[in-house]
Amino acid sequence: MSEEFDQQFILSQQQCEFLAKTFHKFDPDENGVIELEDLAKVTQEILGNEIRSSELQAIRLKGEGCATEGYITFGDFTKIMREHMSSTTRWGGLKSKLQAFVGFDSIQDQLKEKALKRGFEFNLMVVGESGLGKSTMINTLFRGTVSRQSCIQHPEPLPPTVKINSVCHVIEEKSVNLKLSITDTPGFGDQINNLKSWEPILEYVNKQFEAYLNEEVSINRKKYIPDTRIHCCMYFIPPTGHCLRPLDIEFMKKLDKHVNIVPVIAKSDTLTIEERHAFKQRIRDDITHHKIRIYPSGYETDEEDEMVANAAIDKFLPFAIIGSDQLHQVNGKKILARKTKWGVIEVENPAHCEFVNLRNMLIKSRMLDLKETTDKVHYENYRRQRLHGPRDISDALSQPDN
Ligand SMILES: Nc1nc2c(ncn2[C@@H]2O[C@H](COP(=O)(O)OP(=O)(O)OP(=O)(O)O)[C@@H](O)[C@H]2O)c(=O)[nH]1
Ligand SMILES: [Mg+2]
Repeated sequence: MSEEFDQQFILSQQQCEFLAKTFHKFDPDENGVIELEDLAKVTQEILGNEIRSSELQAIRLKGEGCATEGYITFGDFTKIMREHMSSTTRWGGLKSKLQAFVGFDSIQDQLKEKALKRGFEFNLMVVGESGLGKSTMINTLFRGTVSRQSCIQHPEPLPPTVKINSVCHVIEEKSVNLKLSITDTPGFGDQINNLKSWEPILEYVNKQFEAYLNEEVSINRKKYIPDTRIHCCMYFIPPTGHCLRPLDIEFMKKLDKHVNIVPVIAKSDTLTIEERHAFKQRIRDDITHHKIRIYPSGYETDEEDEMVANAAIDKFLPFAIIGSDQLHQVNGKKILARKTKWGVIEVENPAHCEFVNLRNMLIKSRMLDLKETTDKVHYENYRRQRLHGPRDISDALSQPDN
């Protein structure tokens, strides 16, 4: 620990006394040392339930680093605790007690008000071959016509390469404004030779990082940098019932270090329950075999509740979805569904497909986390490589070992 830190981070008398009192519970003979084995117990007694297991692990490692013959002195113990305290607000019993109400709990309202005033941005990219239901799914997700029409309904000649277009909308729900940008990639995988279909998409993703970086490092920085970085890429797997195709593997492997990929099985109403189950399992095996990083299971988290939630989401991946922007009458209610000759497939019925699980993850529970992961993992990676590494970042980042 640096000397500067030693001088700056000073414990109050109350904190010192509390640390000493708890330490001595594990040092009854007052030798001024505790056993390394007891470090976790002392820490837990001081910090209570607030401590995370990853932090406890880090404290234990620090203890191992400074222990002599399996014992830790009080001096080293306070240093370890100070280090913990400097990096978090989870101080447990070391927190100062307030004599009276101060009112800073209103910070929650202040944050909410500020965020609501500015609104939220969410940039979603959809990738998959033509006709897999990408536009329909976007409309299903956001309950409106927010996507461009299919080029199947309005036949256009196939674009020569993957052309990327972004459409921006502002949608409002209970006075929350969401600036939603949908990036579509028509033509992906539709060529005779699809070897480099992923390339323009990677370029597009990196271009948004570059624009953000330029704003960040510019001398006259904007107060609020517009965020066009892709927060989530929904990858549509065709419902072949076989396994991932080389094109799918290639795309996900090339992009997974740059963007959060959420794979979905498109048009899963075309598969029987058994086929869907077996297909899903094969895709999961392929993802594991090719070490493809998908969201959220491919991202580590310290938060225990998030780990549990991730495991719950993980068992649905890739989501077998069905999309529809048409409302149909079912049991007297108008619902999003697909009407076929043999019955009605309800999009929002968990017994029919996993659309609700996908929507809950994308919109209800993980929208902010997707943005944070983009910023803290993917953009950070780009930024680091760009500021240290070669100018041609696309080349550097698409190398297999990056
Ligand atoms: N069976 C079935 N058909 C679907 C589903 N989702 C969309 N479709 C139909 O598939 C056709 C193409 O859907 P789009 O949403 O336009 O497909 P797209 O992927 O956006 O196609 P491009 O814009 O050409 O890339 C339409 O006729 C949709 O009604 C689905 O889940 N199941
Ligand atoms: Mg479309």
